Amino acid sequence: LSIWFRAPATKFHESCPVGNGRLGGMLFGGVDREKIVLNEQTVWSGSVQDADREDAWKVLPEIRRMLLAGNNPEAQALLNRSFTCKGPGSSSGNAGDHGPFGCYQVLGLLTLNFGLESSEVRNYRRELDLDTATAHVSYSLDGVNYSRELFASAPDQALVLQLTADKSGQIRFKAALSREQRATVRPDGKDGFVLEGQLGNGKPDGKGVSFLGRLKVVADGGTVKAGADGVEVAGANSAMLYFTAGTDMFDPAFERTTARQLAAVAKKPLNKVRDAHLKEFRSFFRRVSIDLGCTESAKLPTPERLAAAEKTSDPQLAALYFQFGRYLLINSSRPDSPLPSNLQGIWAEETQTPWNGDFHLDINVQMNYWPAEVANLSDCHLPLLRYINTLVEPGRKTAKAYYNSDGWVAHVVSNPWGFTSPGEDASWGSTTSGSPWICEHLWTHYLYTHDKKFLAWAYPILKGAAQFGLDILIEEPTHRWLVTAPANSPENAFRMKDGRTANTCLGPTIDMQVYRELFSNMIAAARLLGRDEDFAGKLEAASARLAPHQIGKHGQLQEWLEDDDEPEPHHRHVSHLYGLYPGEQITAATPDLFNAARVSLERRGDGGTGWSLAWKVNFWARLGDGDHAHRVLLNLLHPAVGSGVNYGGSGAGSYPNLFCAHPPFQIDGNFGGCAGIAEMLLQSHAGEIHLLPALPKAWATGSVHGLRTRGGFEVDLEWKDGNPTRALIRSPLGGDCQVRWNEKVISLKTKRGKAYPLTF
Ligand code: FUC
Repeated sequence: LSIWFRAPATKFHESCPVGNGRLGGMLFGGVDREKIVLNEQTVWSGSVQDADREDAWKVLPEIRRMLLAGNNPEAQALLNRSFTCKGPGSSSGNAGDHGPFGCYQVLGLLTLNFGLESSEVRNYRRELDLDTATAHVSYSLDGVNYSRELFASAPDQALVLQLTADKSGQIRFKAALSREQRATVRPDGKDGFVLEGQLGNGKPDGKGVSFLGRLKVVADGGTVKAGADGVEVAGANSAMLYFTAGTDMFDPAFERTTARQLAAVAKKPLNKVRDAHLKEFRSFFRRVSIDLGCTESAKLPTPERLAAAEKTSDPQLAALYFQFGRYLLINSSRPDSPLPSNLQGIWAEETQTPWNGDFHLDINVQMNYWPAEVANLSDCHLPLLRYINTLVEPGRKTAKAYYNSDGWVAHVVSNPWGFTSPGEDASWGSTTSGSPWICEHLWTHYLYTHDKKFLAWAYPILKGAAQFGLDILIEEPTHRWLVTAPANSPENAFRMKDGRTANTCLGPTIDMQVYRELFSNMIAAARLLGRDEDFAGKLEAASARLAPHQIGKHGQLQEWLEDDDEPEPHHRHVSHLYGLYPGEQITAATPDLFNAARVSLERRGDGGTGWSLAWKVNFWARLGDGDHAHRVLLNLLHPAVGSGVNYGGSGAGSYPNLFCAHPPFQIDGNFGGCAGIAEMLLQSHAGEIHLLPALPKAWATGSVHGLRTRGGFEVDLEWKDGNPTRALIRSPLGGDCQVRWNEKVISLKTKRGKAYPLTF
């Protein structure tokens, strides 16, 4: 289980990512010069922004009147004049150093200069080993074998780098920290170095988040000397570099905290630090194992392997991709991470990350957490679930300002500063399905854990989102259905009967799906907790009147209330199939809709941006078409070219280090792809545990151990020639379940803590 290379990385997308849920490092593995890109999850510029237009609600009746009269472009123009955020919003995704929205930024660089005269390097190998969460480099030079190892320890809250050589006295380098903006460096004592600074906040005082990184070098033999431009080591047998970092976003004492962490880790014997790291990391990683067969291509370095997979079947690469997704989730979202995993997880190299490296609520941040439950990382879901709660208070203010509504709403872009206002342009920024959509994560976490205490905590969040839902619904005149107004089908446009195009609409399919789902989850939660009977009754009544799914002229599932076509038929967003995945309103039990969803998907095609491909893998898995899911997965594994922003899907796929290319690098596709692979092997949404629901021919024989299902069951599964040979259902919580394989259904009444073998 490794991603490996025969050469140092020349680009970020070739480097090896390590992380502990807060600190991230990308190892390049150079021979003359090592470069490690450093990240800390709370290195965010910006600040709380007053972006709600307090009087916006006054134009709401006019917007709705225009929409009901079919004047969508006029309504959209009015939204753009009076119903977007106040001020710069997200600064078009470029808030970097100046915008109040802020931007997730790289912390800095750790560089090691080895001061070599060029000589011949042999046996170079650089590797990210997933099972140890360690990046290794080894090579020989002038008869000496060198090796380097980097890991990010969660127990010790530090990055740890070790340099060794098989001959004594051979280790010499100068290590330094740097950052291109807003930072100073200084030596710290005899063997340390500090990088510190303060980011912009988008306000005149410019005083945003303060950050600090601390380096300490310990050598065995030789000399260590800290100076103004770094820490110099000469003549050592081996050397250790420890790095800690923090910000004042959540820890006002970050200077002391980081000093304490650094002193503690550097004092501890390395084997103890390493053992604690392995034990903690593996307590997550080893919950699931997967085997899709061995392939010859595993012998190839990963970039060559990606290229070879275009021609030769390499199921093991899919297994690696699956486990890499779990690896990235564990390492960007530990249970106690301060923030959820962002558009790049915690691995950014820029001070202006694409789209501010933010939390996008119209697919991206949700997709980051799709594998969390099924891939047995339920506790890694928590940073997202806590984050949703932070949107409630600002979201109440936004709901009042724009919709004069109860409850809370968040639109498309969000950040650690509680941004819930609409974005700058109505074509993408006025979607309101983000907040009900993200609430799906709260309910799903409950379904997988049956944790009533958690549900009681989440209940007010769900309730507030549902209250907003009741207020944003209006009656449309033709059928007297309830529809959201104003609304968008995320980022997509439609062509009206008169030939004009617009984004702003009434009741797009996704809104109906997310509210149908949220209302029904809320009703269930209210019953489980014995609360709010009247309110549940209101939700039930509203739910029955939501615009239903409609099948359009092509046999497709309609994306909008009217049967309009889209000017961009291959648009990357496929929002109207939310009800197919991650939702569960469209299943084999609704054959007409199932078929219509298939037609919609065929019309969208098998291409798209990285995350769009990942979504399609999940869709095809839910449609039970394993070979089609596999075909799209191969597109996701296609070697990516270029890193500039492309919305059309060209250049999408996987970079040499398996990071997903939107392009540019966006981590959601890694997570969506991981979830999709799980979804091909096991599903549990339609009231039963479905074994091998979408097994492609290419994975005829294999096994997976430790996937989880709704109801909290854990499943081990082995299959041969496409048929299951053995399954084991573990029942940590007890309860009944039905297990399906093709037409065969087995009912189980389980006892808490017992395991149930099934044979076929
Ligand atoms: C949404 C998508 C884009 C991109 C951005 C971060 O706006 O439509 O493709 O992924 O989020």
